[in-house]
Amino acid sequence: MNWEAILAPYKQVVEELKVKLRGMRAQFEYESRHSPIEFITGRVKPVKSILEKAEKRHISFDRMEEEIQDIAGVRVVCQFVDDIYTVIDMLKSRKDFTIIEEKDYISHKKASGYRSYHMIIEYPVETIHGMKVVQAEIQIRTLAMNFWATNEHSLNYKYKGRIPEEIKKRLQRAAEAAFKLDEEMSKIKTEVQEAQRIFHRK
Ligand code: 0O2
Repeated sequence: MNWEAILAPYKQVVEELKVKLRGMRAQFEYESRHSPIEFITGRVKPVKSILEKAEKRHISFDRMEEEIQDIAGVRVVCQFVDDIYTVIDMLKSRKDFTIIEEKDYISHKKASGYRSYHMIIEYPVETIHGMKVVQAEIQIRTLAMNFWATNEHSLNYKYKGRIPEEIKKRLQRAAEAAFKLDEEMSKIKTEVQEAQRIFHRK
């Protein structure tokens, strides 16, 4: 199987989305406005993870590209919860891709404690064989949500998806603490932004 060739359009999409979203961030900076985007990351799902997901969900090879929606994944990390909604609105007004699904794990957190806003998009990408519409997942979350998710992801990897109950409980408590931190920071958002503007001017 020539996975490099199969994944090439996905790699292209991740790179294009990263450039475009980083462009949005830069425009806020040029206009000396608070950027709702702190940083962007992106990745193409490793072949091993694609195959594991396909096996777990009984997805045949010819259905993989249709059914696995996060082969191309981009993550937008924001300072404040409000910023997430600003980013969502900006993404909704774009004309270069179509949003086909939204998953609000902020209002409806997962049992693990996971919070994040997911958008599944259809992105038209030019390939050497013509235009191909590729699905991609955009995850939008705060720095605190990202901190939690990164740690939980590592533990999931370590315990192969079977995190001991005691640690699971701690993680759920940590998720609540992270959310509390987001709420508290939101309350002093204007103060923080003012301080950051002064700092930038120096
Ligand atoms: P990766 O690339 O290692 O992050 P499912 O994954 O089956 O629950 P589905 O339908 O694939 O659900 O999509 P969903 O729920 O939107 O989740 C896809 C991605 O969201 C995951 O990708 C994670 O990146 C993130 N995610 C979802 N739930 C959790 C969670 O409880 N903890 C953490 N840390 N991340 C989560 P993958 O497939 O795990 O791969």
